[in-house]
Amino acid sequence: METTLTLDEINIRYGLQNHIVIEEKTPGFPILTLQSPSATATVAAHGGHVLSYTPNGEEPVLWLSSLSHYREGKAIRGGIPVIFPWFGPHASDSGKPSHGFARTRFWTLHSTRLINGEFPQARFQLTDSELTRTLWPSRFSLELVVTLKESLKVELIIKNEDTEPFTCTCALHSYFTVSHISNIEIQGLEKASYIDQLTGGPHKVQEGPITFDAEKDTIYVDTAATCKIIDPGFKRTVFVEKSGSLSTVIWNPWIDKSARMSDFGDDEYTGMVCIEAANASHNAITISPSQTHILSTSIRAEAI
Ligand code: TA6
Repeated sequence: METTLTLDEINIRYGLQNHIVIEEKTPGFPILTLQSPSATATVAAHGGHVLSYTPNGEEPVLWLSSLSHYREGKAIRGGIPVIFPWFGPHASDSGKPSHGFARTRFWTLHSTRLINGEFPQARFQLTDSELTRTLWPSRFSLELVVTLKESLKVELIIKNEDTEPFTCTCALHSYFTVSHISNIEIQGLEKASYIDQLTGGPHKVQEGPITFDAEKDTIYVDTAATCKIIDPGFKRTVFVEKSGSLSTVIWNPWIDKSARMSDFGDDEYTGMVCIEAANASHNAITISPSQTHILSTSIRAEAI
């Protein structure tokens, strides 16, 4: 999307009547609204960042903080941040941004289209630059493909544009709205091996469904399982499928960590949980020159 285009010109080129419209949250901060017959989604060009996904007549499935920032260089708090080329703190340089740099810069809107005359799809792109190469030397291109049908599908296509293989960790760091964190459980990771990020130490094994009564920051490894959020308060199950991912990160900051985040309301932890399709820890991926890796997550809600 050429930054020289006016908003009207952008909508002429990329808008799709009744299915995709582009507006500005603030000047120069474009947001796409995608509309299918059964749901609405919004995506910011900044970060290639899915902000919302709401089935018609339902509570929003994705969560956004009321205190999120919407400015270049700052990650939006909520939705689906794109984590690349490293997950978490940089392995050796604490001066580098946590969770890499893909989520804190503007992506280019590459194209939009309608599938079967009713399902909108938008493609965003990000490529290496002088600045990214100061943080991470490899040449790459990323494409984020957002497809809205009854479910929301988000694909991160990572291509090695360099002459040498590179290794990265990555995630689609999805935040979900829940009726109350103490009243839900997450199924699907039973018997999976995990790393407790809060305590470190040896891997443990998940016994039974995941419930919450304190901060949780856990990387489940070597698993491609679908997760389900069982939410009696919203009378629904949210399904979180994934592919191209062998790690699933589960996170709720609880009270103390919420209070330490300026873009996160002190009591907002009660209404959210993260289930992140990732390749983290020893599930890091190595991509050869000219090869691609696709990390994707598909999300839908069903009444219970
Ligand atoms: O995915 C869990 C996590 O790595 C937590 O440790 C927490 O830091 C969260 O990501 C959010 O990180 P951020 O850099 O967005 O504040």
